[in-house]
Amino acid sequence: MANGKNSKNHNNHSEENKLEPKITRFKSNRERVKTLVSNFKKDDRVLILIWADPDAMASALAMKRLIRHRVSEVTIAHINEIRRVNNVAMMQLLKIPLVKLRQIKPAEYNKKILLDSQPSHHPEFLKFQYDIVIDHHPLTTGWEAPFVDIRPEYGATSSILSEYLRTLKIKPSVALATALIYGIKTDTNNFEKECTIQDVLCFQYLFKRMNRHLLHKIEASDIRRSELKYFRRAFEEIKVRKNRLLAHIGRVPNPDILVVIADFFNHVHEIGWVFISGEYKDRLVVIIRCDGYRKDAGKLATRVFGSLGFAGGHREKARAEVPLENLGQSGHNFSTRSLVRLLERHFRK
Ligand SMILES: [Mn+2]
Repeated sequence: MANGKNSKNHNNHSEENKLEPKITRFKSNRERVKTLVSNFKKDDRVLILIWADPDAMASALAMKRLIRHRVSEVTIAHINEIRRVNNVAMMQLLKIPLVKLRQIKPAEYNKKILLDSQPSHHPEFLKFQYDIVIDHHPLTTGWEAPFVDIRPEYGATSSILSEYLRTLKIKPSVALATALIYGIKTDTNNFEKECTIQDVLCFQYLFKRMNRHLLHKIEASDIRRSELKYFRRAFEEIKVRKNRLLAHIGRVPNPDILVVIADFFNHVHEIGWVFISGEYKDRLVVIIRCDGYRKDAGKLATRVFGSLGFAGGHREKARAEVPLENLGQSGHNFSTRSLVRLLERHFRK
């Protein structure tokens, strides 16, 4: 997800770092949403800024719905490249009107809203003064805004925006309800991650209005047509050693396809471990899958690749990224055989 969210405050001006956002407290949702909409006038031109992931895109669509009749224009701009195929599918199938921030002139907008992020999450966000910031990540400092609604206990910003819609008795369209459901599902990892009863209630409220066929198509769309050829290469390359399946795919335009291929082979009943590697830029990327039962992919990744580059993950899923130059001779002409050799050594122990 948003890489920027992991980065620390990029603003080095100590004076500005002292800024602390004040979260406005309200007696009721009704009062809160009234205050929110009272910020807008008929001739306002509003810019909504996001790091385009499902939760942020859905939240922006909901915000647009909340204010579109109260202002003269609402534009949603994103600062990141949208690469994940599911996110491209969401944008296209639900017709989410997005523009890249660098394609517009932010100065032409007199009101700015930041959703599902805080200004300190990314240097691009820090360039602007916001009228409204709504987010569910832990509260950061180094910024201020007149209207701040930060609820770290919520699983998704989409849930917060759903509450706003509900309070104003706005019935979301099918596209909006589907977007918000997908936003909540993605950020809570289908309610497996931390979330509150509010997220569940929002889900229930939106569920009757969404279209499950659209949702399924968005969730299923994780491969580009142009990437099907990597499956052929995977089938040509696979080597099975005991219960371990290994394949080196070679050069890939995007390491995400390695994840999809690894997840696919993890469906095979007789296979306990899957190792799919590929070359992306000047690195070897290895995706590891196992059932997690008496196995630990994260530990194995660290043991094999920890000294060579980045390695980490959980019991069932892990990933390693190693600069090819750190692999010595085999880095020049890495193959499935090299992958087998690299791992066999560790399984023999
Ligand atoms: Mn989020």
